[in-house]
Amino acid sequence: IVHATINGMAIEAEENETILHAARRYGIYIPTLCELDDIDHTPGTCRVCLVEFQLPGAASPKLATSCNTPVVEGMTVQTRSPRARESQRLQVELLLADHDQDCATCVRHGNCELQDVAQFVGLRENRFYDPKFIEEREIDDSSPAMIRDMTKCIRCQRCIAICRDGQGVDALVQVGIGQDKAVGLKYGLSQKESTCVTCGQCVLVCPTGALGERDETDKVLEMIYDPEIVTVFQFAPAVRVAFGEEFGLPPGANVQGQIITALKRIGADIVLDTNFAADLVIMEESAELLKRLGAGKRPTFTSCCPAWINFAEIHYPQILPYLSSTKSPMQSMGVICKTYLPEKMGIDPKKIRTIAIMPCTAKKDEASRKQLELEGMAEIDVVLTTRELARLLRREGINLAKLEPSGFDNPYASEFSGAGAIFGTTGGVMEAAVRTMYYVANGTEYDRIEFEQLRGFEGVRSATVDMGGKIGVVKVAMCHGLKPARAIVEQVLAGQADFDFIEIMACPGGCVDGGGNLRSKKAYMPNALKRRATLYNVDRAQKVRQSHNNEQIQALYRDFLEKPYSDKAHHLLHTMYND
Ligand code: HC1
Ligand code: SF4
Repeated sequence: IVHATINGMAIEAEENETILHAARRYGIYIPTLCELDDIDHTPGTCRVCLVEFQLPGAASPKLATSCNTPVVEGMTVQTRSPRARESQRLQVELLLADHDQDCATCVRHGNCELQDVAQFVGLRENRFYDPKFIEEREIDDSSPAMIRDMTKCIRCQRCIAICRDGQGVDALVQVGIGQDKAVGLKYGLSQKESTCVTCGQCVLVCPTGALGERDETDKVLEMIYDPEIVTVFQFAPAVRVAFGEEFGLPPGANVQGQIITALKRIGADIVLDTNFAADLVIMEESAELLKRLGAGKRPTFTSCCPAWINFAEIHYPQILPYLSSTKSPMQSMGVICKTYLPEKMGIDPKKIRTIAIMPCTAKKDEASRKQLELEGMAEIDVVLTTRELARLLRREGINLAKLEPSGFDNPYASEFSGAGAIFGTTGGVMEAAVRTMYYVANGTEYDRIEFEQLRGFEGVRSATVDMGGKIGVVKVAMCHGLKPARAIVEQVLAGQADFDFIEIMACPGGCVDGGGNLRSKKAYMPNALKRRATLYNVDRAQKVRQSHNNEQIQALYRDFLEKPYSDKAHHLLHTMYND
């Protein structure tokens, strides 16, 4: 333990603890932009955290960056002295000298760490800005999912760190020198050509608008205001528990009903639930899995997470034969909206536009896949991330927190079981599948509904489930985050993994912390567990908790698909991958 003072307050710090870290523990704010404690990232590149310090016996105080200077016995630190303030302000002014100045048009406007810090240091003029400084910077819009705008990069390197150390993808590198320094994709490739899987985790840690989703809110408004078009919205399991925060509601609040009201208010014709399609996917995936097990093919990987599919295609094409062919719930719902629904409702499918609200950037990529078209029509016309939905509601003057909840009113594709609801968290797809596989294999319900052994939060978890009868014990694994996914794929390829079924979600936590979700400032995944707890509560509160007992799903098979894995179901609800 070492003793020091910060702004006159006596403090105790651990050996080698930085000034920034100790100050934070005592509630003393020091502005920073590059540092992110949640991912243990202190590159010391932004230099905004300058403070004055003086050691015992030293003649005069000195300046230091507090993120990488340890507290020393007897040190006195001033974070708010005139020299510290002036130095912090100068650093922010220098960062803004080569930063695009058009904040009003930025996707991050109003929720930007750079704006916050500029306010904190009292920046009122920007003496050094010159548009020439950013003329040569790259704006990469090659990906259907994400935009990388280097005119807004402050070189904090958080994106490089999360992609390399968090996700193990390692697609990003620092490029350029001096003033041209920025972040690029490895080997000078564009985002589309690169090894990036569009998981969007880098967007969640970017302090500015340098990384973001492709904004498609205008496209949706055009569809809504076209009298010829019938808009069919769906929203993902995780969206309802992650969205309220944007409007000041507590983390994990379930705003399903308010989202339905909001979508109706902006002019949605029909609002459906992706949870319904999650139940449908369980029916198809369970049938497929039992067939594969019967044929001795193991393991099978889940296929609902599009960043995982991208990862498998780009990084491990040898693993593709092990992926389930079942389309994701989002795409399956798209198919239902352009086949069964128009048949039932008497609408011309060509007039339908399907809009999916997802906590995910990679879903935009998925929707643009050629093999996910139905006779020339896209199954999903537009994907909006949760962030874009917030933007859209603001543009329409809607405050979600003030809305009364309402219910889905479509009789064909909006009911869901508890199993469909838990898709949004790591382990949820596996648990939902187990509930149904048992029934399909044995013709009776499992005597348990909740499977604690599938529910932890470690990167890779494994468990065994006794399915009884013909199947016996099934060995499963659940994995969230791409770094653990890489490890398990390598084990499988090396013949060292003994699993029947493996669930993979590319984002740590699963969709509740998807890369299309709302951005937190100076925090990474702060509300994961609260969002997750609400999903389990939604499951517990549902009268029907197994996908096969969802009456709308039963009607869909009776009236249209015949049975799980029938020729028709296979044609409509299964896909192929790009090797
Ligand atoms: Fe997900 Fe899925 S759970 S992929 O994580 O299978 O995005 O929430 O919608 O499609 O249902 C995301 C979430 C989502 C699909 C489902
Ligand atoms: Fe890396 Fe994911 Fe960002 Fe692509 S989207 S650069 S894979 S963190």
